[in-house]
Amino acid sequence: MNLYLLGATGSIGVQTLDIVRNNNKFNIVSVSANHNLNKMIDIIEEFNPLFVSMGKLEYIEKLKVLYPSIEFGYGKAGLIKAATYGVNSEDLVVNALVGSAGLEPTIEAIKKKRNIALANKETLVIGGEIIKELLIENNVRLIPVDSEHSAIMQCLNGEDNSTIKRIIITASGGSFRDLSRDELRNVTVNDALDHPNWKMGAKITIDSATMMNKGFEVIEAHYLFDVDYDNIETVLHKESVVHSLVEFKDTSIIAHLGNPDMRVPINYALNYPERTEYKGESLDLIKLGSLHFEELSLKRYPLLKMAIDAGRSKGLNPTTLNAANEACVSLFLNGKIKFLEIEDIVEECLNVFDNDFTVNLDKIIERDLVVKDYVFRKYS
Ligand code: MN3
Repeated sequence: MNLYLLGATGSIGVQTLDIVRNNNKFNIVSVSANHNLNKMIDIIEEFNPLFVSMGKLEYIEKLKVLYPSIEFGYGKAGLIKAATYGVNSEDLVVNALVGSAGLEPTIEAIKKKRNIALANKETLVIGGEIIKELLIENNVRLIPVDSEHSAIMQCLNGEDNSTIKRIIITASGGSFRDLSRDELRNVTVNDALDHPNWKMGAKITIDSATMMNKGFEVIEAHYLFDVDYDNIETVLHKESVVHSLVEFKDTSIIAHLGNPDMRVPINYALNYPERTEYKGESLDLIKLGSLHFEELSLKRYPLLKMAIDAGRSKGLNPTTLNAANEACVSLFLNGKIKFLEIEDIVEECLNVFDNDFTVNLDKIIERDLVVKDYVFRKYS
């Protein structure tokens, strides 16, 4: 199977290549990365892609000299070409990009009738309504790579979606789960990047600490499984062993368990609908002993509430929420704002920028730019 891997040098990209390395049925046709030139050279040497895209022209100018037989692209056009490269449609695009940049390549790949393995949450958060229509129109499958949604999809195997009573998404609580609101005032970037259960990229680790990530996942679940927001719940589960649960109308609950290892959902998405071997460690229930579940407080995590509210209100509110958050996380990582300012600024943007219920791609792109520009100008 041909794979087109967007975001090859990020956390999900690297783990995807790990699955590909141990499975000879996959062939990497195209890859993209933003700026990590050395990692890209390693990927080219090992996987021999036909097309390579980087964030900036200067990077591909260096690569062109080393690899004259490879085709190159850069920026947004390069990303779209990486997603749509070649003629075959019986292929899989793995979208492991971070942020709103992931939306357009997904759209173009769907139009090309390529199935999508989606790790880029923003695609569904800001473009859920557009993507849902396109998937039906082009008869294309979108398989979630996120551990919670992969879990839900597996719980729903062989079930009728209309029998779902509720979906329960678990949350580890992120790096500050044991701190009070007061103690959050002066946390540092390094504290925030130290996630207790998962090793992930910087953006999603911050989003986990603010719980924005869980809000995004509620919106994703709404679009992926066609379940009303009233029937999607979140619960704090510190062990990250139960990856999510589905309750059916007869009150039966099916849960998905496993060690916290992203290569499990990646392996599932790449091989779907087949279940293939993955040589990971088995979950040791005796060693684990017990599992814990607690209420996930919307007061403790206001961004979770803001995200769910934005998802419910639809239109451009999810785009405003996401753009403000992307800009804030970048400012926080660069030491320009404090941790708790993230939620204040996201809330400010949702008040400043009115919702617009007639969504299309152009409006999403424009809103994304305008909101980010507003945040960067005011808080840099
Ligand atoms: Mn997740």
